[in-house]
Amino acid sequence: MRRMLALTLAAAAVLSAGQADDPYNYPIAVPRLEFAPTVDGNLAEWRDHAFSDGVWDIARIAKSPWYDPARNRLTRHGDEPSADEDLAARYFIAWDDEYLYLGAEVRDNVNDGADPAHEPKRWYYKDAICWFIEAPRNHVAKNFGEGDNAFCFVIDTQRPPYAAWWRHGAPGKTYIEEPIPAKAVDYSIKMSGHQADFTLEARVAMKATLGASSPSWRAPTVGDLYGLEIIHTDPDGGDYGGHFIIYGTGDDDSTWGSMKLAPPSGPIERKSN
Ligand SMILES: [Ca+2]
Ligand SMILES: [Ca+2]
Ligand SMILES: [Ca+2]
Ligand SMILES: [Ca+2]
Repeated sequence: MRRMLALTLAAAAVLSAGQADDPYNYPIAVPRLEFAPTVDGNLAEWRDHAFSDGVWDIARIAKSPWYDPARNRLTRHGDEPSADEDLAARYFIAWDDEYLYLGAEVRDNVNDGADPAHEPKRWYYKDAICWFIEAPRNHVAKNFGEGDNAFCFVIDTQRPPYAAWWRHGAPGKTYIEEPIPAKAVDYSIKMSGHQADFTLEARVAMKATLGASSPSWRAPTVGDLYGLEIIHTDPDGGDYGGHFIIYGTGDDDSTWGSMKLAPPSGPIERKSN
């Protein structure tokens, strides 16, 4: 009896640690890449070897456990098409010894890089995709403190200096706002020609970013646990307010999903008929 109780308590302890790591019971296994992609705005060479969980649109987000209709929403400005044409995207993530690889294939109706009150840090007033990464994962709730990073790409093919942005914490500091160091980032945006559809392909050097944000960060190995949230802003000519929030609910990193660095993986097999 005592032994059974001990086992039950051990299981409960594991469960609560698991819940803290993964608030939605939605594990995200991000594969390691065994080859170096070419950053050219075409994801073909690595998209089937990356983490992706398919198309996200507002209908799918509305069924997700992190959905809050007051914050996670699209906005309408004049004559806009259906919600699934307003914004829908697949997101891709992978890693290797040096880099995080970030990609997106997006359907959007209006490209909006203009912000009447522009400041370099105001990616969230423009079309942008932002990967929020906590590295390493810990159980302390923080808002852009040590180990918290956001890599934000404004969808502007002119690629101004603010279009690859790094919001992050550091020991004793929060909300440091600066461009991703030029040496630590490479990215490409290709507009498809249909409305404002585009592909984004990026890589970010981890040591110069995650390593600067937290002294606990170590060179990546299979099994490392990070936190992840994706914010995809879509003002479409209006003010701030339209965006997808995926795997989290905002700046509090304890709401971010659980991302594990996983071994290489290939495409899901299509069986012969
Ligand atoms: Ca490529
Ligand atoms: Ca819209
Ligand atoms: Ca849109
Ligand atoms: Ca847009």
